[in-house]
Amino acid sequence: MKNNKKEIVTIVGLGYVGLPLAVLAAGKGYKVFGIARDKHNINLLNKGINTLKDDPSLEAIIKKRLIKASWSYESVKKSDIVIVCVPTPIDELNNPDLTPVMSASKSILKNLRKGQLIIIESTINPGVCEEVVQPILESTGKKVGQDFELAHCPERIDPGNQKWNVRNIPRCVGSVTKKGALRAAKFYRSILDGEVRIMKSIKEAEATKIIENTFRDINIAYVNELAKSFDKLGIDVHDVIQGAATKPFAFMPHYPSVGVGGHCIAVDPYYLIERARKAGFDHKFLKLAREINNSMPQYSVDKLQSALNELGLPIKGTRIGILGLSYKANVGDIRESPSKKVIGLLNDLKANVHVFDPYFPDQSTEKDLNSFLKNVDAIILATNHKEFVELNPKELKKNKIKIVIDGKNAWDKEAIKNLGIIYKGIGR
Ligand code: SAJ
Repeated sequence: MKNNKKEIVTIVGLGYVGLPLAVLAAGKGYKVFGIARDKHNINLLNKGINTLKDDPSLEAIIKKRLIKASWSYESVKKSDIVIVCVPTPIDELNNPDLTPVMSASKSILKNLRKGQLIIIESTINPGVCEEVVQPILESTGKKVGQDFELAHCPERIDPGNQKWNVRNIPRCVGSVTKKGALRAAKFYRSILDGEVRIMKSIKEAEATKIIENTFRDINIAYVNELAKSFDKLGIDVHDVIQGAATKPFAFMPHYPSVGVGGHCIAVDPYYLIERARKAGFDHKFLKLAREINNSMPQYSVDKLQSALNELGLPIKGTRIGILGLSYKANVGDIRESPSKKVIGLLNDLKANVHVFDPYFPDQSTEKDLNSFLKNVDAIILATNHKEFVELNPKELKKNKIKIVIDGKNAWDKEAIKNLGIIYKGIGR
């Protein structure tokens, strides 16, 4: 609050992180500007149209046009708080790519004025704020803690999660200065219902999100390795994990699958691995987990090939269907999706590949599930969209499907096998 007037906030990046945050701040009375690159989305937002179809809760505020979207950084000049919510991807060699964060920082610098609070929400490894962002913002002589404050509050959005959302998810915030941390915490506490924890320093805030997601990656790698072992031992790993999950303490179930996709879990470990390497530490365990998870698309294709062998069918020319392109159920997001890796492997084997994902009609070879089933002999279930999970196994029989590789262990193994269809799950 600035002399009883709500502060002005600019949010850089209006994707699945920035837009919900902008809506939340606007709903709490802040004057909110948004910066995006996609001019089509900018126009839609300024017309009051929600550009995040997966999140209808944003409609009301957006319809009131309380968020002014632009491609320009002009609004930074008049803002008290600037929050960066841009992607932090990896390149094709799995190296961190901080280009979006650096470019946003350089554009903010051009409009930086005394007294502003700059917050980075993008997921970054420890050190990025002080070693990358701060030098850019100080490059014209301004000093952090004196002319501006720099804080980090890692985003924790879970796309598609109906229970936990930007309003109620607890947050951690850290800053280069105590004053910056208090000011950032005050802002988040004014818009969130969840707890806002002030971290010891900005590095601990950066490390928090990274370990949340590496925790998830190593646990998924653990069950993926179990799946490979239990396939040899003839044990249903899915059943065993569900059995272990009946233990009400000290066990957190994760499930094997065709692979780990998305712009969080499949990416974030590389940020820590690389930064620690530069500091002289080799994260053998995190790297092994990444290797195991990255091996799952090939593992699924190997299962397909062994099933085809059982029928004396060649992969070349057999109609193979990939059901699902999204990296996870019921969202339309293809980033780092295992499906893409499976399709690449099948294309290398000259398979006749068919694809269907209702979220990606333009990348599907068939317009709907029924026509997909008519045109394939074998299926790899790669995404457990509700529509696919609910498919009646009899439909597979009716369409003469010969093989099912259940990449999400989502279908009824016994029912499919009883229909005379070869069923291979991941660890079951
Ligand atoms: N996956 C498995 N087995 C599992 C869980 C996931 O193979 O047991 C795969 C999924 O199929 C997907 C990938 O891993 O391909 C990532 O799945 P995810 O459920 O972690 O989905 P994300 O990437 O949307 O993760 C988000 C993250 N949120 C943020 O980074 C802010 C993550 O921190 C959350 O833990 C996760 O949601 C969640 O808990 O759902």
